[in-house]
Amino acid sequence: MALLYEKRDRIAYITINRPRALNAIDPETLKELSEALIDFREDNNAWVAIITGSDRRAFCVGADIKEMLPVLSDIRNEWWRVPPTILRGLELWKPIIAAVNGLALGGGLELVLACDIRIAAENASFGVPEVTLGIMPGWGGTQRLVRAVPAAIAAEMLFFGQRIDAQEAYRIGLVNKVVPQADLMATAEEWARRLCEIPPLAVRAVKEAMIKGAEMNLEDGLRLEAKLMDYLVASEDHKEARSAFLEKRKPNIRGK
Ligand code: DAK
Repeated sequence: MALLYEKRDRIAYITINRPRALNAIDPETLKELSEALIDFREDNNAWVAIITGSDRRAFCVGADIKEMLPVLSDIRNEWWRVPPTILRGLELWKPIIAAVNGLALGGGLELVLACDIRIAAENASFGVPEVTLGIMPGWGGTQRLVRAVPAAIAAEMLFFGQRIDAQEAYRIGLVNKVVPQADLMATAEEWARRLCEIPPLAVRAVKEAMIKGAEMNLEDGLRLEAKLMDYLVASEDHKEARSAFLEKRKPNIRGK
């Protein structure tokens, strides 16, 4: 299996599993990634996903240069021929945590950028070396990196294709936290469990408002926020959380 996918206690675990190619994404991996993400989106009992790589050296070194790049080149602008993922084509408002266990290069960094929370192991490193292959990031790197870090830093990384280490990634705000490799999954799980204690419809609405709103003018963004709020105030979890606060007890969150 190019990808491992399991679900435990409301958390979906997606592990890229091609260690002999440093977890480069070939067509099979991309298809399995798409299927896993769609299953996660559709499963009412799965509230948070963690994406990681199977081997301590690499999270993912991008598109497989031998197996995937020719397919992508052939597809050209017809991106809908590629299985939909969070890189492109799949709307998914549930929160996703990247647990970056090693190299995150090219499409691997683009996958990290498509996640909401990013935890890095101390040995992780990040880069977009596509220009050195005479191409450019094609899974959102030029768009998401410049939204994630200051423009001059994004330009430096995208023009030169050089790597930065985990501490630098933390300094520029690309990742939320850096931890020893041995603590990586436990830390990602702790964040995931904390997220599972928060009404999930509220978390999803916040993600949708943040991501869609970033592309809108302020007035349209405020309108979207109000619309999502209308939906949340009618939710069972909101009523339960409000009663629990007033009764000084823990809420029984059900995702409804
Ligand atoms: N693809 C396939 N195999 C790879 C690979 C990759 N990206 N990266 C590494 N490998 C393989 C190596 O070939 C080697 O396999 P064997 O020779 O042992 O069979 C094995 O992994 C170990 O690699 P190395 O022997 O090279 O190990 P080193 O420690 O010396 O170096 C490295 C590790 C990661 C620094 C080096 O392998 C490297 O520079 N790899 C290439 C990384 C890279 O350039 N990544 C960007 C790929 S391009 C598009 C959408 C998306 C994209 C393009 C278009 N459209 C919508 C049109 C995305 C493009 C990319 O991501």
